[in-house]
Amino acid sequence: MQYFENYIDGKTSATEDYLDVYEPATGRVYGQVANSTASDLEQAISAAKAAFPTWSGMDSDRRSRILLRLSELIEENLDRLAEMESRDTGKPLSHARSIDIPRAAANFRFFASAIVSWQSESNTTENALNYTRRVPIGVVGCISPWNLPLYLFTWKLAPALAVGNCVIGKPSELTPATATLLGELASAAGLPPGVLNILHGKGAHVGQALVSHEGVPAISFTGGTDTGRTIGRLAAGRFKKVSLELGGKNPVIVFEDCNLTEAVETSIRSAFANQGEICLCGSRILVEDSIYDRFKSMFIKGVNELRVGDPKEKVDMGALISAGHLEKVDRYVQEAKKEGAELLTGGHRLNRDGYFYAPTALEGMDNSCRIVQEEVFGPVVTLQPFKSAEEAIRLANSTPYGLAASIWTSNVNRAHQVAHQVKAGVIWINCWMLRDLRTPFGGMKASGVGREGGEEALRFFTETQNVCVALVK
Ligand code: TXE
Repeated sequence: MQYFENYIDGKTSATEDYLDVYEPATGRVYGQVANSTASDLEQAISAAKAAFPTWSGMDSDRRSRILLRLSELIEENLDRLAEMESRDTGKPLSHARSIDIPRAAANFRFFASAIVSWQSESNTTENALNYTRRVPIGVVGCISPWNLPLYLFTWKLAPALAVGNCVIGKPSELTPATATLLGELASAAGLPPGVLNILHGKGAHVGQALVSHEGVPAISFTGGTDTGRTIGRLAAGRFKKVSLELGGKNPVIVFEDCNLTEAVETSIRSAFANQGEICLCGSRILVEDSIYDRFKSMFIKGVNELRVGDPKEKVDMGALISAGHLEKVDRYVQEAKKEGAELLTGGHRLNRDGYFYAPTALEGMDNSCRIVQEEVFGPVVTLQPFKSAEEAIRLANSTPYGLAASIWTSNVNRAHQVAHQVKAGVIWINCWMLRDLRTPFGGMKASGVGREGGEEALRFFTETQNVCVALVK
């Protein structure tokens, strides 16, 4: 049995109560994670407050070096971290090794480099000089989900720490393993005690207490839309800065003149990568009716070739995160069938231990069906035909979400025209998931509030102060 403890004031810290941690690929309990109490939170916040003057006052070059060292340590521990991540989430080991862990290292490397070249603004007129300072906020809270555990946790920690904040990080209680090792690596990298504190436990308890705490003036959250709504409400009443990265129901719009082979291959990847448990997954495929049947048969052939199974083996998809999530995904599919959707492939769990679900595609449902409107967050995709660009845009914009969209066409004008009319924060043209860490990332409508990435993240994690000096003639 493995124990995943809190990391407070640079040390491992035991607590009173523990939760079971399941291995999704077997369905068995393999560890216990700290279920933090109010007193753990108070300790972490005191440690962070005490560390803040030194960390925020440190030359940014020194802060940068420590974070660069942490990035190197993540790379040096790539195999170990990838195995932990795969065991904890059920995702293929190859995915954790090639995507999750390298990206966690890249997050620290990127923001460690960004901070040393970040410039402040100044404006002069004939009679005044204005300069704008961006100062660290203090103790900030970073709450992350289970689908890309270390990848998303570090996507928040790296900018928060780089600008000089101290952090209380709250990873998902379902996937505590790599965050626990990160604490150890942070100490080894020379991060002073108290600068980063990692508290495990239930969202509704320690997570909510963190959001409500007067000593934490900013919260960065990635997770479900309902949780985001609760956090937004709690934070607003306390005038906190808040960044919410929430769900998606992302359209993939495929026009007749696209490169069909690439569109099909990438749509399969975008629907089923990480078992469909990525907020950016393309879960609604809209296809121009003249190529609908061709697209469908190529797509289904490709989906049926996907290998699903033991995450340690050479597979394309592993297990879903939990028994509850597996049931939720299946419920959506069974309900869609009752509402008239036709199953093209999949639609059932695999006959083995663990939380495995067959990659699933449906067609023929009404656009108002829950399977089209709500985030399933699993290996389930719907196919819908459209007749014109106007209809594609209307369908694309017809859900409460607005995170991402992909457009497939060889007509450059149309690509831009459609992109500009789709209400989503991230648009990919003839690609998916090509990420540049400098670009703004985040959603419109129910997909969230605020943007992460590059300068947007540095701005979020700082307070702005303008100083105006009169220029005497
Ligand atoms: O996420 P939660 P859950 C979606 C997906 C999934 C659904 C629920 O559809 O089925 O959300 O997943 C912490 N105050 N996404 O329940 O609850 C929690 O401990 C403060 C989309 O696992 O949003 C965890 O650390 N914190 C998504 C984090 O919030 C709270 C990724 C996320 O958990 C809290 C994950 C509270 N009241 C799920 N309640 C995406 N779009 O990337 C929970 N938490």
